Amino acid sequence: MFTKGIVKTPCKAMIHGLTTAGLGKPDYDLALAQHQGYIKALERCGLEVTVLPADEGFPDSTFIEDAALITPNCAVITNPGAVSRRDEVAAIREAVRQFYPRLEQITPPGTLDAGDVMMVGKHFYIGLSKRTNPEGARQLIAILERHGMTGATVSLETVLHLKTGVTYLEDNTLLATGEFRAKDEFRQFRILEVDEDESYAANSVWVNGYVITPQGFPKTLAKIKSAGYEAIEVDVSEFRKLDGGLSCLSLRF
Ligand code: CIR
Repeated sequence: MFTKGIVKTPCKAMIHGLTTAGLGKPDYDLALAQHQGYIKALERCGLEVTVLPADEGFPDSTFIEDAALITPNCAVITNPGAVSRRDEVAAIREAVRQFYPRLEQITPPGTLDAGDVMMVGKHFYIGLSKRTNPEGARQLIAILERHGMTGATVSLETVLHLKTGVTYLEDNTLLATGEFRAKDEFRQFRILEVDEDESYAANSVWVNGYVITPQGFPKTLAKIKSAGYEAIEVDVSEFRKLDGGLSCLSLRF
């Protein structure tokens, strides 16, 4: 069970955030309203949500998930792979420290975005991506092992982050699209397949038996419901324009 969440209010500069989506610039006021809807969804799942203030110095800082990994046994501040995002971690360190006084840290030359890290109980899958390098993954695995957990790397071909394409929904179940539907590493899981034309919905989040999923992907929504989850749809169209999914918008622990 998760009891807490941390989110970070989008800043006006988000319209200049990193993107490959080709969907145009986000509408800031709409993004703020959507962010409120996202917070409400987390609260409906039973989380007490800490809302950090916007930070105009970092256009992508609302994608707070990339800056820290919170596990059952420890919290790790990352070293984000995109240079423009590196110093986002200072504010996140202060926020996470309120809950975990002793923090672990990924250090150069290691880089790691926690959007590349998928928690399955006490084992963590780490995507090797343009943002997460082998040294960052090596450091994270060493940290996890010191805290009684394990980690292993997964190669990525087409997606930005591991969790762009695959989400763990607990109960031995994955929501997966594209290259993740048939990976050897994931053969032991029940896989709910997300069709290519709904691939954005592969980034959903499990919170306490609920699955929060992006609005507008009816086939995936139906699969989540028929697998027995209570689904909550939220509109995150303005974050999608910056390659951001649902999981990127919060830390949950
Ligand atoms: C970036 O490119 O870093 C942001 N525009 C989007 C980050 C999305 N985060 C995630 O998938 N974990």
